[in-house]
Amino acid sequence: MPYIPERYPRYKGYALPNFPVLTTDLLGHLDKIKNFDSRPSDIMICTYPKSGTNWIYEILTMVIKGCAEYATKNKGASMLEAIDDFRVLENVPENSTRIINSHLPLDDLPQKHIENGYKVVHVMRNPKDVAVSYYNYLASKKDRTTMEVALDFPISWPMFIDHFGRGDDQVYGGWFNYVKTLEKAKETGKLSNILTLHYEQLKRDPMPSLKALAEFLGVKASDELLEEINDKCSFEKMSTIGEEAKDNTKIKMMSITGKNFMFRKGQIGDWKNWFTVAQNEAFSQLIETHEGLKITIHL
Ligand code: PPS
Repeated sequence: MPYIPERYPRYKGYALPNFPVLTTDLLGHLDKIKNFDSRPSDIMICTYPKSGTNWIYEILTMVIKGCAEYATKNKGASMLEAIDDFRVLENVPENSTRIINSHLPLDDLPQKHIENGYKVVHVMRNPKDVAVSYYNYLASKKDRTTMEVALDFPISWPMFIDHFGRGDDQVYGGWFNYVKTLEKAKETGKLSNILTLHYEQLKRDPMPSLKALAEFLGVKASDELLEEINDKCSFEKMSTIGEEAKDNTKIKMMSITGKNFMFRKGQIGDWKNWFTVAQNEAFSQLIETHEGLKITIHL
Protein backbone atom coordinates (compact mmCIF):
# COMPACT_ATOMS: atom_id res chain seq x y z
CA MET A 1 0.00 0.00 0.00
CA PRO A 2 1.49 3.39 -0.92
CA TYR A 3 2.31 5.40 2.13
CA ILE A 4 1.52 8.89 0.90
CA PRO A 5 -1.50 9.18 -1.42
CA GLU A 6 -0.94 10.06 -5.07
CA ARG A 7 -2.68 13.42 -4.75
CA TYR A 8 0.32 14.88 -2.93
CA PRO A 9 2.90 16.52 -5.18
CA ARG A 10 6.35 14.97 -5.24
CA TYR A 11 9.70 16.59 -5.83
CA LYS A 12 13.24 15.16 -5.69
CA GLY A 13 12.10 12.10 -3.74
CA TYR A 14 9.97 13.82 -1.15
CA ALA A 15 6.29 14.66 -0.97
CA LEU A 16 4.72 18.04 -0.30
CA PRO A 17 1.37 19.18 1.09
CA ASN A 18 -1.26 19.73 -1.58
CA PHE A 19 -1.31 23.50 -1.32
CA PRO A 20 -3.15 24.77 -4.45
CA VAL A 21 -0.06 26.62 -5.69
CA LEU A 22 1.94 23.41 -5.55
CA THR A 23 -0.66 21.20 -7.19
CA THR A 24 -1.13 23.66 -10.06
CA ASP A 25 2.47 24.71 -10.69
CA LEU A 26 4.87 22.66 -8.60
CA LEU A 27 8.10 23.31 -10.48
CA GLY A 28 7.26 26.92 -11.24
CA HIS A 29 6.50 27.71 -7.63
CA LEU A 30 9.53 25.90 -6.25
CA ASP A 31 11.64 27.81 -8.73
CA LYS A 32 10.13 31.09 -7.54
CA ILE A 33 11.00 30.16 -3.97
CA LYS A 34 14.62 29.36 -4.85
CA ASN A 35 14.90 32.67 -6.67
CA PHE A 36 12.96 34.69 -4.11
CA ASP A 37 14.28 38.23 -3.91
CA SER A 38 15.36 38.21 -0.27
CA ARG A 39 16.20 41.42 1.53
CA PRO A 40 18.99 41.87 4.07
CA SER A 41 16.38 42.53 6.78
CA ASP A 42 14.39 39.35 6.08
CA ILE A 43 14.31 36.69 8.76
CA MET A 44 13.69 33.16 7.62
CA ILE A 45 12.32 30.56 10.02
CA CYS A 46 13.46 27.10 8.96
CA THR A 47 11.96 24.13 10.69
CA TYR A 48 11.19 20.54 10.05
CA PRO A 49 7.39 20.26 10.45
CA LYS A 50 6.03 19.97 13.98
CA SER A 51 9.10 21.40 15.64
CA GLY A 52 7.45 24.55 16.99
CA THR A 53 7.15 26.81 13.93
CA ASN A 54 3.91 28.51 14.97
CA TRP A 55 5.36 29.12 18.40
CA ILE A 56 8.61 30.72 17.22
CA TYR A 57 6.75 32.71 14.55
CA GLU A 58 4.61 34.33 17.23
CA ILE A 59 7.59 34.94 19.53
CA LEU A 60 9.72 36.37 16.73
CA THR A 61 6.95 38.70 15.59
CA MET A 62 6.62 40.06 19.12
CA VAL A 63 10.36 40.49 19.62
CA ILE A 64 10.68 42.36 16.33
CA LYS A 65 7.68 44.57 17.10
CA GLY A 66 8.95 45.18 20.62
CA CYS A 67 5.57 44.43 22.17
CA ALA A 68 3.69 41.33 23.28
CA GLU A 69 0.86 41.57 20.76
CA TYR A 70 -0.16 38.60 18.66
CA ALA A 71 0.64 38.67 14.97
CA THR A 72 -2.31 39.76 12.87
CA LYS A 73 -1.67 36.91 10.44
CA ASN A 74 -1.06 33.24 10.84
CA LYS A 75 2.43 32.04 9.91
CA GLY A 76 0.82 30.43 6.84
CA ALA A 77 0.56 33.92 5.32
CA SER A 78 4.33 34.03 4.93
CA MET A 79 5.02 30.33 4.40
CA LEU A 80 6.85 30.28 1.09
CA GLU A 81 5.50 26.99 -0.23
CA ALA A 82 1.90 27.87 0.67
CA ILE A 83 1.39 31.42 -0.59
CA ASP A 84 0.11 31.69 -4.16
CA ASP A 85 1.15 35.23 -4.81
CA PHE A 86 4.50 36.59 -3.67
CA ARG A 87 3.21 40.12 -4.09
CA VAL A 88 1.98 39.86 -0.49
CA LEU A 89 5.63 39.76 0.49
CA GLU A 90 6.95 42.03 -2.26
CA ASN A 91 4.52 44.76 -1.23
CA VAL A 92 5.81 44.87 2.32
CA PRO A 93 7.59 48.25 2.69
CA GLU A 94 11.37 48.03 2.61
CA ASN A 95 11.63 49.41 6.13
CA SER A 96 9.52 46.57 7.62
CA THR A 97 11.03 43.26 8.61
CA ARG A 98 9.58 40.32 6.72
CA ILE A 99 9.40 37.08 8.65
CA ILE A 100 9.21 34.30 6.12
CA ASN A 101 9.05 30.61 6.92
CA SER A 102 9.34 27.23 5.27
CA HIS A 103 9.72 23.53 5.96
CA LEU A 104 11.54 22.96 2.68
CA PRO A 105 15.02 21.42 2.80
CA LEU A 106 17.95 23.82 2.64
CA ASP A 107 18.69 23.33 -1.07
CA ASP A 108 15.17 24.37 -2.01
CA LEU A 109 15.05 27.56 0.06
CA PRO A 110 15.73 31.08 -1.30
CA GLN A 111 19.36 30.91 -2.39
CA LYS A 112 19.95 34.64 -2.19
CA HIS A 113 18.99 34.59 1.49
CA ILE A 114 21.48 31.82 2.20
CA GLU A 115 24.32 33.03 0.00
CA ASN A 116 24.12 36.57 1.36
CA GLY A 117 24.08 35.40 4.97
CA TYR A 118 20.71 36.87 5.89
CA LYS A 119 19.28 35.74 9.22
CA VAL A 120 17.90 32.23 9.69
CA VAL A 121 16.18 30.97 12.83
CA HIS A 122 15.99 27.23 13.14
CA VAL A 123 14.01 25.36 15.78
CA MET A 124 14.91 21.80 16.54
CA ARG A 125 12.84 19.33 18.57
CA ASN A 126 13.37 15.80 19.79
CA PRO A 127 12.48 13.75 16.70
CA LYS A 128 10.47 11.31 18.77
CA ASP A 129 8.10 14.10 19.77
CA VAL A 130 8.17 15.46 16.22
CA ALA A 131 7.05 12.06 14.97
CA VAL A 132 4.17 11.87 17.44
CA SER A 133 3.07 15.40 16.66
CA TYR A 134 3.28 14.78 12.90
CA TYR A 135 1.36 11.53 13.14
CA ASN A 136 -1.41 13.11 15.19
CA TYR A 137 -1.64 16.00 12.79
CA LEU A 138 -2.10 13.67 9.83
CA ALA A 139 -4.70 11.66 11.67
CA SER A 140 -6.66 14.50 13.32
CA LYS A 141 -9.03 15.57 10.58
CA LYS A 142 -12.06 14.47 12.55
CA ASP A 143 -11.46 17.25 15.02
CA ARG A 144 -11.38 20.01 12.43
CA THR A 145 -14.26 22.24 11.46
CA THR A 146 -14.01 24.90 8.80
CA MET A 147 -10.55 24.78 7.37
CA GLU A 148 -9.64 22.64 4.39
CA VAL A 149 -6.32 21.15 5.26
CA ALA A 150 -3.48 20.55 2.89
CA LEU A 151 -2.17 17.52 4.64
CA ASP A 152 -4.23 14.69 6.03
CA PHE A 153 -4.40 11.02 5.27
CA PRO A 154 -5.19 7.91 7.24
CA ILE A 155 -2.18 6.00 8.43
CA SER A 156 -1.43 3.71 11.31
CA TRP A 157 1.15 4.68 13.94
CA PRO A 158 3.40 1.63 13.31
CA MET A 159 3.51 2.39 9.61
CA PHE A 160 4.14 6.07 10.20
CA ILE A 161 7.00 5.61 12.66
CA ASP A 162 8.62 3.01 10.46
CA HIS A 163 8.75 5.46 7.51
CA PHE A 164 9.67 8.39 9.73
CA GLY A 165 12.71 6.54 11.07
CA ARG A 166 13.86 5.48 7.62
CA GLY A 167 13.17 8.93 6.24
CA ASP A 168 11.96 7.66 2.90
CA ASP A 169 8.84 8.93 1.19
CA GLN A 170 8.15 11.62 3.78
CA VAL A 171 6.26 14.85 3.43
CA TYR A 172 9.17 17.36 3.24
CA GLY A 173 11.67 14.48 3.35
CA GLY A 174 13.19 12.79 6.38
CA TRP A 175 13.96 14.45 9.72
CA PHE A 176 17.56 13.22 9.93
CA ASN A 177 18.36 14.42 6.47
CA TYR A 178 16.81 17.83 7.15
CA VAL A 179 18.73 18.41 10.36
CA LYS A 180 22.00 16.94 9.12
CA THR A 181 21.96 19.19 6.07
CA LEU A 182 21.49 22.28 8.24
CA GLU A 183 24.20 21.18 10.66
CA LYS A 184 26.63 20.54 7.83
CA ALA A 185 25.85 23.90 6.25
CA LYS A 186 26.61 25.54 9.59
CA GLU A 187 29.92 23.71 9.88
CA THR A 188 31.03 24.57 6.37
CA GLY A 189 29.90 28.17 6.69
CA LYS A 190 27.31 27.88 3.94
CA LEU A 191 24.80 28.97 6.57
CA SER A 192 26.67 31.76 8.25
CA ASN A 193 23.96 33.61 10.11
CA ILE A 194 21.78 31.03 11.82
CA LEU A 195 20.44 30.67 15.34
CA THR A 196 19.31 27.20 16.37
CA LEU A 197 16.85 27.09 19.22
CA HIS A 198 15.67 23.94 20.92
CA TYR A 199 11.99 23.36 21.58
CA GLU A 200 12.80 21.66 24.88
CA GLN A 201 14.98 24.53 26.16
CA LEU A 202 12.38 27.06 25.12
CA LYS A 203 9.80 25.14 27.08
CA ARG A 204 11.83 24.23 30.19
CA ASP A 205 13.80 27.42 30.68
CA PRO A 206 12.65 30.01 28.12
CA MET A 207 14.54 33.15 29.13
CA PRO A 208 18.03 32.17 27.88
CA SER A 209 16.58 31.22 24.48
CA LEU A 210 14.51 34.39 24.28
CA LYS A 211 17.52 36.52 25.19
CA ALA A 212 19.64 34.72 22.61
CA LEU A 213 16.95 35.35 20.03
CA ALA A 214 16.72 39.08 20.79
CA GLU A 215 20.49 39.37 20.65
CA PHE A 216 20.65 37.48 17.36
CA LEU A 217 18.02 39.79 15.90
CA GLY A 218 19.88 42.82 17.18
CA VAL A 219 16.87 43.93 19.16
CA LYS A 220 17.07 45.48 22.61
CA ALA A 221 14.42 43.74 24.70
CA SER A 222 14.00 44.11 28.45
CA ASP A 223 13.59 41.05 30.66
CA GLU A 224 10.12 42.33 31.44
CA LEU A 225 9.13 42.35 27.77
CA LEU A 226 10.60 38.89 27.18
CA GLU A 227 8.70 37.55 30.21
CA GLU A 228 5.52 39.05 28.81
CA ILE A 229 6.17 37.54 25.39
CA ASN A 230 6.83 34.20 27.00
CA ASP A 231 3.54 34.40 28.86
CA LYS A 232 1.55 35.39 25.75
CA CYS A 233 3.21 32.58 23.81
CA SER A 234 2.55 29.88 26.35
CA PHE A 235 0.88 26.85 24.86
CA GLU A 236 -2.29 27.51 26.85
CA LYS A 237 -2.66 31.07 25.58
CA MET A 238 -1.56 30.45 22.02
CA SER A 239 -3.97 27.59 21.50
CA THR A 240 -6.94 29.87 22.05
CA ILE A 241 -5.80 33.10 20.39
CA GLY A 242 -8.12 33.02 17.37
CA GLU A 243 -10.59 35.47 18.83
CA GLU A 244 -8.06 37.77 20.42
CA ALA A 245 -5.85 38.01 17.35
CA LYS A 246 -8.93 38.80 15.23
CA ASP A 247 -7.28 36.84 12.47
CA ASN A 248 -9.58 34.92 10.22
CA THR A 249 -7.11 32.17 9.48
CA LYS A 250 -6.56 31.62 13.17
CA ILE A 251 -10.30 31.45 13.81
CA LYS A 252 -10.79 29.05 10.92
CA MET A 253 -8.31 26.72 12.48
CA MET A 254 -10.40 26.36 15.61
CA SER A 255 -11.60 22.83 16.01
CA ILE A 256 -14.83 21.49 17.47
CA THR A 257 -13.17 21.50 20.86
CA GLY A 258 -12.67 25.27 20.56
CA LYS A 259 -8.90 24.87 20.27
CA ASN A 260 -6.78 25.68 17.29
CA PHE A 261 -5.87 22.31 15.77
CA MET A 262 -2.28 23.37 15.21
CA PHE A 263 -1.89 23.18 18.97
CA ARG A 264 -2.26 19.69 20.31
CA LYS A 265 -0.44 19.11 23.61
CA GLY A 266 2.69 21.22 23.43
CA GLN A 267 4.59 18.88 25.72
CA ILE A 268 8.03 17.37 26.00
CA GLY A 269 8.06 13.59 26.04
CA ASP A 270 4.61 12.69 24.76
CA TRP A 271 6.48 10.11 22.66
CA LYS A 272 6.49 7.88 25.75
CA ASN A 273 2.75 7.42 25.26
CA TRP A 274 3.21 6.25 21.68
CA PHE A 275 6.44 4.36 21.15
CA THR A 276 6.51 0.68 22.04
CA VAL A 277 9.68 -0.55 23.75
CA ALA A 278 10.87 -2.03 20.44
CA GLN A 279 10.08 1.14 18.46
CA ASN A 280 11.92 3.22 21.02
CA GLU A 281 14.98 1.00 20.97
CA ALA A 282 15.12 1.02 17.19
CA PHE A 283 14.70 4.80 17.06
CA SER A 284 17.27 5.48 19.79
CA GLN A 285 19.75 3.37 17.85
CA LEU A 286 19.06 5.43 14.76
CA ILE A 287 19.79 8.61 16.72
CA GLU A 288 23.09 7.13 17.90
CA THR A 289 24.20 6.28 14.42
CA HIS A 290 23.93 9.98 13.59
CA GLU A 291 25.89 11.12 16.67
CA GLY A 292 29.00 11.88 14.66
CA LEU A 293 27.18 14.77 13.07
CA LYS A 294 26.89 16.53 16.43
CA ILE A 295 23.13 16.82 16.38
CA THR A 296 22.07 17.91 19.85
CA ILE A 297 18.87 16.22 20.80
CA HIS A 298 17.25 17.26 24.03
CA LEU A 299 15.37 14.28 25.36
S1 PPS B 1 3.70 22.94 11.63
O1 PPS B 1 2.33 22.61 11.20
O2 PPS B 1 4.65 21.97 11.09
O3 PPS B 1 4.08 24.30 11.32
O4 PPS B 1 3.66 22.74 13.21
P1 PPS B 1 4.66 23.42 14.25
O5 PPS B 1 4.10 24.71 14.67
O6 PPS B 1 6.05 23.39 13.75
O7 PPS B 1 4.63 22.40 15.46
C1 PPS B 1 3.43 22.06 16.10
C2 PPS B 1 3.80 21.53 17.46
O8 PPS B 1 4.24 22.62 18.29
C3 PPS B 1 3.40 22.69 19.45
N1 PPS B 1 3.27 24.08 19.91
C4 PPS B 1 3.71 24.53 21.07
N2 PPS B 1 4.38 23.90 22.07
C5 PPS B 1 4.68 24.65 23.16
N3 PPS B 1 4.31 25.94 23.32
C6 PPS B 1 3.63 26.59 22.36
N4 PPS B 1 3.26 27.85 22.51
C7 PPS B 1 3.32 25.86 21.17
N5 PPS B 1 2.67 26.19 20.05
C8 PPS B 1 2.66 25.09 19.28
C9 PPS B 1 2.09 22.13 18.93
O9 PPS B 1 1.21 21.81 19.97
C10 PPS B 1 2.60 20.93 18.17
O10 PPS B 1 3.13 19.91 19.00
P2 PPS B 1 2.27 18.72 19.64
O11 PPS B 1 3.27 17.81 20.28
O12 PPS B 1 1.53 18.06 18.51
O13 PPS B 1 1.37 19.35 20.64
